[in-house]
Amino acid sequence: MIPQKTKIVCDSASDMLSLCDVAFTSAPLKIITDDNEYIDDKNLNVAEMANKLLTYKGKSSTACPSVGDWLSAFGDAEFIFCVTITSSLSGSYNSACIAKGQYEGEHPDRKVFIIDSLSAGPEIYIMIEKLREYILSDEPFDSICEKIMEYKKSTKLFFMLESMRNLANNGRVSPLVAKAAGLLGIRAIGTASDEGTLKLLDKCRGEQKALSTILQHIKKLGSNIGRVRIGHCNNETAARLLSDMIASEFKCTDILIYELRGLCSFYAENGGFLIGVEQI
Ligand code: X90
Repeated sequence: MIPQKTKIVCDSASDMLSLCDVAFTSAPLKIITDDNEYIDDKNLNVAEMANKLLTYKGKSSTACPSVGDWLSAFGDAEFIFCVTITSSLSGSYNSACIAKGQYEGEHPDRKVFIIDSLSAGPEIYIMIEKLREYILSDEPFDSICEKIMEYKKSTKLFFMLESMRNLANNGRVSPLVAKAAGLLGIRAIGTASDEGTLKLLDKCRGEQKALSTILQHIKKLGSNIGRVRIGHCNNETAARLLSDMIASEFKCTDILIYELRGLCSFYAENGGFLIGVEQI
C-alpha cells in the first residue's frame, strides 16, 4: 500500500482527531438541542457542551454524517479505509456505503472499503491504529481488507454508564434497560453485542464495584491483553483507577486514557466511560 495515496476516514464516534503518517479525516456527527447544534469536530468544546447538557431539560438528538459529508471526507484519495460507528444504532454506515458507490462510480480507479465497527469510541480507535500499521507496513489493499476484518474479532468494547437517559430518549436502548442506570448510585456495565447493539451485563452499586466488575469481564477474555483505550466523559479518576487495575492484572503497558469527543460524550453522559480492549 502506498501511504501517500491511502487515507483512513472515520466518523467522529471514533473520538480520533488526527493521525500521524497516514492521511486521515473524521466526518463529524452532530448533537442537536433546541438552542444549539454542536458539530463534533476538533473545534467542539466537549466539556462546555457536556456542562450545558447537564442542566438542559429540552429535547436533544444526534445526526450522522450525510453522503455529502462522507464524500468530502474521502477528498481525492485513491485508496480509502473507512470505519463507522455501529450500523445497528446509526445511519452512518449506510450513508458511507452510498458515498462509496458514488465515489467509485465517478472514479473507477479508486477503491473504498467500509468497515462497520459494530461498536463505538475506543474500539474504533484501536481499529484505526491497526489500519495505520497495516498501511505503513506495505500490505496490499485487499489483504488489509481481509486482515482488518479478522483483527476485529480480537477487539472488544465495554462501558460503564451512570445514566442512559440520552440513549433511551433517542431510541438506542429500551427504556426498561435504561432504567438500570437511572437510579442514584447504580452503574450500568455492558458491552457491544455481536450485532452491534448495547448489551447490558451488570448493574453495580458504586463505582469501585463497577470497576472490579469490568475487570472481571476483561479477565474472561484471557490473560493476553494488548492495547487498552479508555475514553471517559468527565471521569478521569475512574479511568485511571481502571487503568491501574488492568496494568497490575495483566502485563499490559499499552494503555491510553482520553476524553471522549462529542458524540460519545452525549451518549455516555457525565461520569460514563468506554473501554476498548485488544486480545493478543
Ligand atoms: O446516527 C446517530 O445519530 C448516532 C447514534 C449513535 C447512538 C449510539 C452511540 C453510543 C455511544 C455509548 C455506550 C456504548 C455503546 C456501544 C454499543 C455498540 C456510546
